[in-house]
Amino acid sequence: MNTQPTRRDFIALSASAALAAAASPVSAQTPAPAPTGPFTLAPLPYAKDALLPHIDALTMEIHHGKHHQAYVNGLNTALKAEPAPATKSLEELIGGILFLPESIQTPVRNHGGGHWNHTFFWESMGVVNTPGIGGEPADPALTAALTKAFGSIADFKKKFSEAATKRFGSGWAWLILKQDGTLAIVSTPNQDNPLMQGIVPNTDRGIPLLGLDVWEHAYYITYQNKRPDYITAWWNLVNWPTVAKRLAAAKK
Ligand code: MN3
Repeated sequence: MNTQPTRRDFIALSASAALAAAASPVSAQTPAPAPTGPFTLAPLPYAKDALLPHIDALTMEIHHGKHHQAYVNGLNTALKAEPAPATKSLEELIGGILFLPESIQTPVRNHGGGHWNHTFFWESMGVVNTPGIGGEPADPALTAALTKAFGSIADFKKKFSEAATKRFGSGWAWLILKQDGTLAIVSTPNQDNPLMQGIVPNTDRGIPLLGLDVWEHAYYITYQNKRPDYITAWWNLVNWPTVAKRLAAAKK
């Protein structure tokens, strides 16, 4: 007889634990933990040609439909092999990688990170020449926080662009809210992410507010080796209202 716990056993155990932990009497209707896998690829929040002329439609099609889809598939494959963490949200998974079974730590870091980062990246941008997209932020709290941390909006953009330009090889530049309440610009390699406890240095950890993908697949068709030109153009796509909402939510 197979004594390995099955996925159903795990869910039943989790539900029992949740019931045992509940302070109030429980009924038969108490829901089991929300299922979170397998993960799926959401459609882009705009048309694939909506970011022209700054990011071309073929780049968006491949980046979303092939690269991002591959991260989703890789994450689902890892969770199929090791079903225990399937009750965790994506943020819980990538935030606590070192608490996962060792056999899936690397795939969750790479593919789970890739899924989270790309979802965040698409939402960090918006249709050029529409309200709130590009230019400077209008939200007073965001403007004040950026000015306090970096001197001015222009200085923030300059420092963020430098971090994105200097990232050697593939990776990301981030604006984060740190645990001490200050804003910082950091950069991570590959699909690492400032939420990843024990993976990124503690000095680079925080809640992401804005992220820029500087893997070559993000810009090569239009910009080839000219990453700085891509970064300069990308500022025309930044979704400032979304960044402001993230800051407000992170401070709660
Ligand atoms: Mn990418």
